[in-house]
Parts: sequence; structure tokens; C-alpha cells
Amino acid sequence: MTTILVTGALGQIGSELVPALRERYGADRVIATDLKVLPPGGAAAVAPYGHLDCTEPHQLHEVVRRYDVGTIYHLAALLSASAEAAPQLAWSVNMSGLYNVLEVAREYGCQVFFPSSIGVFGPSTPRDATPQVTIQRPTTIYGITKVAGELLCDYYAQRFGIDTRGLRLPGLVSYVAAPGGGTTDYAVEMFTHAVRYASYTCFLSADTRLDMMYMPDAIAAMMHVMEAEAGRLRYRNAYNVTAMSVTPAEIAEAIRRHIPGFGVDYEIDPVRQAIADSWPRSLDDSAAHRDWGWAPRFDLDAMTKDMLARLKDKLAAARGR
Ligand code: NAD
Ligand code: AKB
Repeated sequence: MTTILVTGALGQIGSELVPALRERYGADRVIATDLKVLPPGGAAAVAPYGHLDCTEPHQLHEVVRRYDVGTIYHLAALLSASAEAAPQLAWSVNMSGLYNVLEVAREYGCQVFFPSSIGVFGPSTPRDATPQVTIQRPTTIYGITKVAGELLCDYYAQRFGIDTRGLRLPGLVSYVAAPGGGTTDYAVEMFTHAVRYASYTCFLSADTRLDMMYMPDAIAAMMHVMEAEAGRLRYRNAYNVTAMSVTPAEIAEAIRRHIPGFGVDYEIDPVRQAIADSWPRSLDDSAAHRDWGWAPRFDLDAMTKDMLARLKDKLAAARGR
């Protein structure tokens, strides 16, 4: 049996994907890797863990060869706001990293998961019920790397027969690890600030509508598309998936049903607002429903209830330490 390699494993998604993969396929079969150097003793908690810079092809080769890797979940990337602050680095990590992963996959015959994003769309894309196949002319460096990534994954599938699969993920909401430099991070911050301080200053305007998804649904979607029968996948790279289309004001209102005094004010960050304004307000993910049975479990109210309960437990545990 081959093993599963996860790059960028210490980030928002990897922190929950790695335990889910280990639960399903066995703890020893999932190798977590990241650029981050763990503090002394820290590696034991996520073992098997290795330092891996995906822009260094020889490091990837070494890990794939040594652990007999058969599947790669390639999560390492700079997200939209971080990428806009460092476009050259974003190109290097997001494009060279993916190219190196695809090359090693070609050499060793690995299956590859590529997390694309709603960032592949731009101002000329229809913004409501954005179709699966539509205009993709993003105006961010993040979106450009994600469109190029989708195309590169399709190329490796067609040209070299590599089993590449991807999802266009919306903003992900989670409580395990903090998000890393995205435009949709406000949603996670709003929940954590609601529990800690009962107030939050939001960097997007109250009526900015974007797609979101709770992390358990995102993890299920990734594992589901990777296990789907290949013949059913009409759009390998990548499927639109969503769970809800919401604004900051609507999330705040949902939180207020549990924390009545929760106060939100708005101090717009022009960079992240411009990114959000270039993205869809809602996605049409009917192709994913049809082709491989995608169905989210959490809507806004279910996510809000679970997020607040988990965050309160986390805070209580931290205070009891
Ligand atoms: P994150 O920023 O939380 O984590 C990314 C991880 O990659 C970090 O731990 C970082 O240390 C690591 N990394 C950075 N450069 C690296 C390098 N050169 N080599 C190896 N590791 C490196 O991101 P995330 O939210 O976990 O996202 C993972 C993937 O999913 C990304 O490709 C992102 O574009 C995509 N995605 C995320 C979301 C979301 O809302 N979180 C939405 C759509 C798509
Ligand atoms: C970001 O905001 O950059 C990510 C994404 C939607 O790709 N969360």
C-alpha cells in the first residue's frame, strides 16, 4: 500500500485534513509536510512529519521516493491577500510548487489533489450562480496562479495520464488552525472575536457577499472527489463547490442569535475589499452534485452553532491550563 503526502500540512486546511486522512487510511500512511520548522518536540504531535519546501524539487523527490507516496494533497500556497502583498513569491510558491508536484507525480505515477479557489474568477465573470464553465479572467496574482494551476493539472492529466483532481473552494470557516492571509479570513475572525470579546471590526463591507463552507464539509469534499470513479469526472480541474453565499452582516446576525450583545463595526481594507469585489457572489455547483454526489451538511445556522460551541470549549480549555 502506498502512502499519502500532504504539502502545506500545518495550515488551515492541512490541520484538519491530515487527521481525517489518518482516520480513514491509517496514521502511518499519511506524511504531513510543511515549510514551517516545528518547535523542539512539536513534530511528535503531527508525526509522521517532515520539513518540505515544495519549491525545491529534490526535496519532493526524496520524500516521494522514501515513503513510496501514491497520492499527493498539494496544499502549500500563498493565499489571496498574502499573494497580493508579495506577487513574486506567490508565483514561485504557487506555480513552481505545483509544477514540481506534477513532475514528481509524473515520474512516480501519483494521484494529485489541487485546491483551486473562487479566486479563479474575475470582474468579467457572471457574479451570481457563477457557472462551472465560464469566463476566468482574475485580476489578482492569486487567481492567476489558480487558473494556471487548473490548466496545468488538466494538461498533466491529458498529456501524461496523471490522475489530477481539484475543487474550486470558497472561503473556509474553521476553529482548529487560524487562516493564513486570505480575503475570506474575516469570517473566521468574526467567530473567534465574538467568543473572546463580543465585538469585531470587519475589514470587508457589511454587504460583501461571498461563498463560504464549514471545514468538515470541505474535508469531506476533498476526500470524496479523490475517491470518485474517474469516469464520472467531467471537470477534473476543478469543480465549483459551495455551501452558502453570505455577507458579514448575515454572519454577524447568525452569531447574535447565540451572543445577543455581539457588536460589529466596519473598517474597510481597500486591498481585500477590491479582491472580494472581483469574486463571485454565489457559485453554481450543480456539476459537482451531479457528477460525484457533492452535498454539504452545514448551512449558516448549523455552522454558526457548531463553530461557537467548539470555540467556547477551546477557550475554556486554554483558560483552564
Ligand atoms: P494556509 O496559508 O493556512 O496554509 C498553507 C501552508 O503552506 C502553510 O502552513 C505554509 O507554511 C505552507 N507553505 C508555504 N510555502 C510553502 C512552501 N514553499 N513549501 C511548503 N509549504 C509551504 O492555507 P490553507 O487555507 O490551508 O490553504 C491550503 C490550500 O487551499 C491553498 O492552496 C489555498 O489556495 C487553497 N484554498 C484555501 C481556501 C481557504 O479558505 N482556506 C479556499 C480556497 C482554496
Ligand atoms: C482567500 O481568501 O484567499 C481564500 C480563498 C477563497 O481562496 N480563502
